Amino acid sequence: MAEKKTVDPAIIEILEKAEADGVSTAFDRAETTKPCPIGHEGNCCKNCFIGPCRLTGKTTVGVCGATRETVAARNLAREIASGAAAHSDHGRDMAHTLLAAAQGEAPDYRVKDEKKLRVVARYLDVETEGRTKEEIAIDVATKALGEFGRQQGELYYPKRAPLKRQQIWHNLGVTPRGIDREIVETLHRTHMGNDQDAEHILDHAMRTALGDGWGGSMLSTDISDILFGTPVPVAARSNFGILKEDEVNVVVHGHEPTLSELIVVAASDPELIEYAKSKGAKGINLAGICCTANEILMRQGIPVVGNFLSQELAIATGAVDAMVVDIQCIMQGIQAASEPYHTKIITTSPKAKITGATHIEFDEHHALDIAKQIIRLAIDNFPNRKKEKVHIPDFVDHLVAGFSHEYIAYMQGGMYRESFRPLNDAVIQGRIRGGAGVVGCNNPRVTQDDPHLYIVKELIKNDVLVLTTGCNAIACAKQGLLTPEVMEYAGPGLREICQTIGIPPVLHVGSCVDNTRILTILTQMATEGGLGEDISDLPAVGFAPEWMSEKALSIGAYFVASGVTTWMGVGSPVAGSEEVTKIITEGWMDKVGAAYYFEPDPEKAVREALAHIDAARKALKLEEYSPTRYAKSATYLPGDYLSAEEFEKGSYSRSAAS
Ligand code: BF8
Repeated sequence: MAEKKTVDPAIIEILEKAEADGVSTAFDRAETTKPCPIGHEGNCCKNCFIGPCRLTGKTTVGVCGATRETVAARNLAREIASGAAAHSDHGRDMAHTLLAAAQGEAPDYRVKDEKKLRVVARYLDVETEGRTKEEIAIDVATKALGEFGRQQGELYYPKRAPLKRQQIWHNLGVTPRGIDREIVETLHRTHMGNDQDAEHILDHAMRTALGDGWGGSMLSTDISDILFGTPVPVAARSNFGILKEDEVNVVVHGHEPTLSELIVVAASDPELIEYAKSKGAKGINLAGICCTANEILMRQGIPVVGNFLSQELAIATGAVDAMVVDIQCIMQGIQAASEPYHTKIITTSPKAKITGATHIEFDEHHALDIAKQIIRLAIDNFPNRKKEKVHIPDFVDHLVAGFSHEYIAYMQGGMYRESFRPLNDAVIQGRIRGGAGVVGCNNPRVTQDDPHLYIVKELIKNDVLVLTTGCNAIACAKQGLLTPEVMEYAGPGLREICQTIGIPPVLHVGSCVDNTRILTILTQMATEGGLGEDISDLPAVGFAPEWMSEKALSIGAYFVASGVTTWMGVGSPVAGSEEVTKIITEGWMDKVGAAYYFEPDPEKAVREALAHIDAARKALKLEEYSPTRYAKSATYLPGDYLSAEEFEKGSYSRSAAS
């Protein structure tokens, strides 16, 4: 039974324990609580109190006359706006922290990456000549904050996109003006009695999503890099086996790096380590879940326990002394899951409390003190562990993370010749067939990590380089797919390139807000030359195989609006309207050169994506992709990556290759 819920052996093991301990998990609740079939397909309108109107069977319009198209479009637009709001509010907090740090009001933070600060200053038209980094940072933070409430003109960052893309946005009237403004306008337009033309509503949904991708999220990534350092490759470990029986285990979960970066500092404080020893522990062990994990993994190499569906199960090990949460993707179920054990759930954001949890509010002006207070509380809780209830599944995988777009450019040419030329050349020659961003959540409506891993493995087997973020990255980490050594799944051309550069075929580029790094990488490829002039010209695709959150819908929408045809797994939130499905596929293909597909069958999604990549190659007049053209050097053993049947059919032989 548990195998169907997940493919992660650690989760299979701990699910049995959770059940024995009487812990209810999302896996169980997904069995008993089925999705409402009307809302699930986008056919429920509850935008006013005449309803909710359920447009099902013979009911094709609501009491006000709203059609299925209007209702489905409004629902999708609102979901995208909510996702954009979550990402962008996170970005706003980062800007506030940078401002406080630069003004000397947040003494535990500083500008760590001055080079990046100067690059970002250029994007925001901030003068850098002859100025201190603090002076520049004050202006950068102020300009960034201005982008949220901007009332005149358009955002700065869309100007980082290829010129052709900017022109498309301009012609369509979807260049975002202010980040908050587009979100508010979505809520206004979808209020009862406003915008009732599905296509028109969805155009604005694109503009709102672009305000996330080329606004709030991109600012968040940039400012996090300025404050905490631009990631470079770092070796780390993942899965439940990184929890320790004899140490104080603190698990951070959520999204913002501001507190977790200081928890990293506090956890290595010699005084606190001594304090932990005084309570019988051998030390303090810090680990992460979800995107907070990705943030401190990318920059500090802190190990990852698991992705979204691992949160309640981590508690069920009985070994977590404190789970510290901030914002987003935190299930309320963790509080109930903690009850049979001693685990303290600590909420920290002024925006997110959980009934029954301990609230220690984060304030960037006293950040380290608060981080230390939290670690001390976890240490005090260590002696309360119920030893008979502790069981840590012994699964650990190794990984390499930290592939910022800056590092990807650097590794292709070194400090003086940073470039995307080698990557573009590899795509032009057909060594690399194309690129894919594979991102997004877990969703208990599908087997955990199964669609993620299937899609990633199929893509790299077909010589598609994968860029990963969020919970997909953690799924890959738990399967050892983020190591250069694991090439068994990679096709010959991709394998050759990865071995030459010394990188994994799956590059972990960060948390969910860092999907903007993928936009930057695609822009750099489009402008480097030889692969067209725009992101939509590239042989590149997007996937969110197990999406569940509104943030994922916003990411998908800004990928598509940026020219990346994207396949979302699980099911479609607009399945109830053929018209809306057509607008976001064929209609958006005509408008922005990319389609937004919802395809629950991962095999079909991969097939379609490879066909899309090959069609893009053909349109660019590139060599037709052939899996056997390259990698015939002495080290090439085709049997290593062809199935036995394919190998037998092929013209190679091991003896000829050796
Ligand atoms: O922001 S991938 S479940 S953790 S929403 Fe959440 Fe989805 Fe995971 Fe990160 Ni992104």
